[in-house]
Amino acid sequence: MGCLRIMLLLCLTFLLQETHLSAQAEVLLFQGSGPGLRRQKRDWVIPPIILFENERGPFPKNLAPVKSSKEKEGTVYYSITGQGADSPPVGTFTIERETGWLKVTRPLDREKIPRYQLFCHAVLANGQTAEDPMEVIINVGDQNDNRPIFTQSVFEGSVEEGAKPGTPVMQVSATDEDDPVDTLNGVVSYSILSQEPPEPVGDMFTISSETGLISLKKAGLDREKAPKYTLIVQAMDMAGNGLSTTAKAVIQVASPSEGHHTSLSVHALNVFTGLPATGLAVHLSQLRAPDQAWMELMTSATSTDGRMDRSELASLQLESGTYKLRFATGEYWQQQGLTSFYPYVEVVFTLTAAERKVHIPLLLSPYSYVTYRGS
Ligand SMILES: [Ca+2]
Ligand SMILES: [Ca+2]
Ligand SMILES: [Ca+2]
Repeated sequence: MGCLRIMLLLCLTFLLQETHLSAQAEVLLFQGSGPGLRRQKRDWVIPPIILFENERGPFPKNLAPVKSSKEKEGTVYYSITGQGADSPPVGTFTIERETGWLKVTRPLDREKIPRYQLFCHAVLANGQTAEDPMEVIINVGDQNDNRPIFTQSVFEGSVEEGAKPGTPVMQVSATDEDDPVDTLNGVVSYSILSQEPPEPVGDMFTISSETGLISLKKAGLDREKAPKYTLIVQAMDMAGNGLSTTAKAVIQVASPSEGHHTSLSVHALNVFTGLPATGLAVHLSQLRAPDQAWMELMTSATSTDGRMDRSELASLQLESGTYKLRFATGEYWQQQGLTSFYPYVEVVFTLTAAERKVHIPLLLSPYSYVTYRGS
């Protein structure tokens, strides 16, 4: 008998669609804990009730009757607790004390609360608990009731004149509060609606429908003819078949960057031997605002030809400013078996934007050194 009832309960499904709520409502039976019935709480789970948001009234609307088998033994009173029942939004779900009818009293909003966890309780007329609480989950089904919203009304970007097709230019982004996982209601698709000016062609740019990344599509940017483009971009949900919204993407055409970097080379020569000074430790630092402190950029040692590593120097992309080379001359001469008057030599120099190439030689003996600006 008990087993049969459990079998029947396992077969119940509670997919309640808006049109047949009352007509097809299944009875939500307490598991029961009568004599001889082995508890199988873990195995017996009521499937979640799916209730769509924005349902029209009239309210209250019946969802399902909750029943206890103890009704056979006398009057049973029902109540519910949980968010939406006895805690805010209080009274969204109610239960008829005597009949056990579970009801919803107002339209739901999935974007505010997507899921309710309710507990149904049954007590006997004498106040004694008739059943263990029964968990009922209400999952709120999504409707496409939010259009995408761009995170900005105007997006700004720039692209260098002479950039190649395919160059990423800028990113636009829109959000949609609806469900993007189980529905397409929150899946946003991007497109370009218009380009002003339409020069030299009307589709200079392209946008990734999925990510909103705008890239250059065609060659031929010309700052003199079109220094700026204004695109109207669109975000549409339902993956491009739903509600839409637009924003502007303003793209400045910038002059090609001129690369204000100075190429620095450093060469140390041992005038004692007339050979390159190899293995001479060198530190390169830059004087940094605002506290005028030296910041170390690079530490290395001269190679077998007496030079600092050129590619490493180039990677620093030195801009105009004040720099310092510190050569560890004391250690160097010690390694040669000699002592030096200079424990180290510091060469402080200034790079200006006008300088493309600067060469700094250091001619070294234990008792003298010479440096000058080479090129
Ligand atoms: Ca909503
Ligand atoms: Ca929605
Ligand atoms: Ca939407």
